[in-house]
Amino acid sequence: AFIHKKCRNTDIPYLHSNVHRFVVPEDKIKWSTEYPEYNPPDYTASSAIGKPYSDDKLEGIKWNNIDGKVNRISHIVNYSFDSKGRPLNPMGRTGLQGRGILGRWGPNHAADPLVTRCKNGRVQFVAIQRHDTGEWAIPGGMVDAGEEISATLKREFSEEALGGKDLRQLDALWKNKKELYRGYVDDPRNTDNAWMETVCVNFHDETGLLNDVELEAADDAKAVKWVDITTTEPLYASHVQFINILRQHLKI
Ligand code: RP5
Ligand code: MG
Ligand code: MG
Repeated sequence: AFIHKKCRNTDIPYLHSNVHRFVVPEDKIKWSTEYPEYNPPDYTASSAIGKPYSDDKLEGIKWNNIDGKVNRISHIVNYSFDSKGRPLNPMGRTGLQGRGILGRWGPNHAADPLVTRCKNGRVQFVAIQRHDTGEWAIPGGMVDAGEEISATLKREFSEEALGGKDLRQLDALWKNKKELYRGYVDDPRNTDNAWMETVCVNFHDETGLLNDVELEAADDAKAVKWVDITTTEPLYASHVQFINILRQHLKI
């Protein structure tokens, strides 16, 4: 599947900045294709420096490894490096160097809980509206240093869709899981040197546990709602692809 488009968007400036990406035509995406004119701006936002989760220097990082508590292994490839020793986006050029607003050089790992139920004969999922771009999305967020992905999935769902509540009555939900996707995300924040990867896991509510739970947007989310999985509405990053993988499994 072709998933390297939103991170090449030149219609709008890079998120929270006035920096524009260098144009990368489709036939110039691959690093192996010569593109002598390629001269992307080098941008790392000041908001992405000096944070507990930010890589403020390149020295000493154990690339392609578990580096202390930080997983620097890509789900898809052993990544290589540019002339400054910075990881190269395995999907190719994005028109921007640096980290942008991402914290880590190389892969920035996330986890996305795709929570579904059947209602009136239709399969629905919990969608949140993101504060940053205003787009609707599957809930999800960064895997904290040392955190198990299974914990990130629950934590992010609770933070973004349950108003931070950790509901014991949902324990059964977390057991009914199916991994749908593990890999690169076509995220608008990606750069030539830093990119999003995720694990998207479907949790299906077989017994109506969520029918009595009030969804409440919080944290990264400004709104939350149930959406039919046959929706044709656009979603953030590659999230439509994750919905499509689920639809293929369910044959709907
Ligand atoms: C996307 O960004 C992932 O699929 C995940 O949904 C999200 C994680 O970033 P934050 O929501 O923490 O900004 O690439
Ligand atoms: Mg979050
Ligand atoms: Mg989030």
